[in-house]
Amino acid sequence: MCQYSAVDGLINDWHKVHLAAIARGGAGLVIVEATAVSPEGRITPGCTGIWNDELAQAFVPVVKAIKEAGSVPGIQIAHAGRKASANRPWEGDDHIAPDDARGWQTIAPSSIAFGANLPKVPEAMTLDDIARVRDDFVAAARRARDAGFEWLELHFAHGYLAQSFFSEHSNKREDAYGGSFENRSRFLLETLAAVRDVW
Ligand code: 8OZ
Repeated sequence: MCQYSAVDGLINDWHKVHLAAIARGGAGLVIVEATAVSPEGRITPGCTGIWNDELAQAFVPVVKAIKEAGSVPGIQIAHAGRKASANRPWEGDDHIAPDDARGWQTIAPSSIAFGANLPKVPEAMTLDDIARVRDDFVAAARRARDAGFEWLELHFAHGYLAQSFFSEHSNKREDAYGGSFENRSRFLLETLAAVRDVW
C-alpha cells in the first residue's frame, strides 16, 4: 500500500521497517507498493520509484530483510498517467495546483482529464512517448530483478496509464493504440510482452 513517504522516488527506513514487519508477521509474499517506472509516473511526490539504478539499489536491503523473514519479495511497477501529479491523501488527494512547482505535466492516451478531484488535463502521448513508457516498464522490471525481487506485477488497473489506454472513455486515439478493443489493448500487451523478455 502506498506510503507516500519517499523523496524523489527514493525509499528510506520507513519503507524498510514497514515491509520487513509485514514479512516478520508471517506473510508468504510481500509486495512493494505501486512503484513508478518514471518520475512523471508517480501518483504523488511521495511515491516510490525505480527509474534509475540508485533507486533500485535502495531496495536491496529491503529485499534481503523480506527474504530473511521467510517471505517472497515482490514489487508492483506502475505509471499513474493522468492521475499522476497529485497531492498525498492527507494533503487533499487532488491534483497539485498548476502554479505549484511540486507538480508536473501528466501524460495519457488522449488529452482528457480524469475529472472530479483530478482536473489536470494530460498531454496526449506521441508514438515515441508510448515506446518510451513501454521501455521504462522493461528497464524497471530489469532493475527489480537485479535487486533480487522474485515476483513482479504490472499495475494495469485503477484508471492509471495502462487502464486509460484500455478504456474507451479515456482513449480517443485514432491510431493503432485507440479505437477497437484490439487497438486499446495494444499498449498493455506490447508492454507485457516486452517485460516478459527480461522477466
Ligand atoms: C489505494 C490507496 C492508495 C493508492 C491504486 C496505488 O489505486 C493505488 C492506491 C490504492 O492501485
